[in-house]
Amino acid sequence: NDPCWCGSGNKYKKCHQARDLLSAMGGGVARVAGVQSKAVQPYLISPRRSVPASIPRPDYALTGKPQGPRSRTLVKSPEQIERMRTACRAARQVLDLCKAAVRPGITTDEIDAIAHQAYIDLGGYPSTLNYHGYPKSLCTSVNEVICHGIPDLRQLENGDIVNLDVTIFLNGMHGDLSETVFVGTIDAESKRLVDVTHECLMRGIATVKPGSAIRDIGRAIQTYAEANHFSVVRAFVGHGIGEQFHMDPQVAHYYDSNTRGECVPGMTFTIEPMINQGTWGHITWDDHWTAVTADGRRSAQFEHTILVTEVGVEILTLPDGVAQPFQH
Ligand code: EYL
Ligand code: CO
Ligand code: CO
Repeated sequence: NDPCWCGSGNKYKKCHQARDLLSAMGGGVARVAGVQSKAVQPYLISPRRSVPASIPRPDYALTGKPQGPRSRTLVKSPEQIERMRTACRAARQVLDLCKAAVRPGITTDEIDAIAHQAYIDLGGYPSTLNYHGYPKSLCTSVNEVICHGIPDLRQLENGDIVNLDVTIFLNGMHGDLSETVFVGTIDAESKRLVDVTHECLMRGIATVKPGSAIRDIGRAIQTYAEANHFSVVRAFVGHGIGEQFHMDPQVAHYYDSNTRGECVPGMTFTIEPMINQGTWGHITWDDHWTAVTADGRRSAQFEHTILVTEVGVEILTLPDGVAQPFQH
């Protein structure tokens, strides 16, 4: 019943106790209620990969600090939209190459190497590389890692789930998407988590049309997640995207009645719900990036970059040849 060491003001039992137990077991099989697999631990991280000087870079590539304005006008011109389409199609190609490599035994660092080369082959820069100092070319979030997992020398294991989050800077625009994929054979509750999370993303996207409220996206996601007895992560949001990796608007994945703003044709933003089996709270590893669930249970995420059109919504990060699902 003591207050937690983390300073949250909550009781230790309700806060970090489960995580501490998992860590103390050194990755041994957890017996904590509801946690079915070994805790993911920090592993070695390989040296930074370089990008040829011929590839155009975003403003933060050298310093780590984005310079451009977060807001200005949120509505993009036809010329900007065409460049968004190109960047988003390229991001999809990189993700699909990474997905094809997923199997038990591959390290997330090997996936980073595949992504890194794919961006360069397309003439693009890996948007995450040195963004606020982030060290790698994609995020790989395994099991209870919610987001921003750093590719490292841990081998993926049969039964893991892993989110691959790819962002490319190409033609002056960022394109951002992610998917959670299975490693080998998966347990039924993890499969249900991943399926529900994908459906949450699609239901969020389905609300988008000219004049729709931004807050309706989170309402649709939260309603479906909670109907399936999962929780919605609150700390990380979807975001406007274009010349900047992160711009206004912020897109909460839960219902926040205070959120203002509506969808206007020409806006481009991401929706990227993170859905948890247990509680929605997170803690961040000492690396300052990796966000894991507070209770050690699993988390899944899917992300698309979308465009508000005159008649509804266009998903810019669908694979080639897949029909747009929502034309209002
Ligand atoms: C880098 C920077 C703290 C990403 C997204 C990579 C992570 C933690 C500081 C959002 C924010 C991806 O939109 C994103 N993913 O879809 N930071 C991000 N980082 C990073
Ligand atoms: Co992303
Ligand atoms: Co994003």
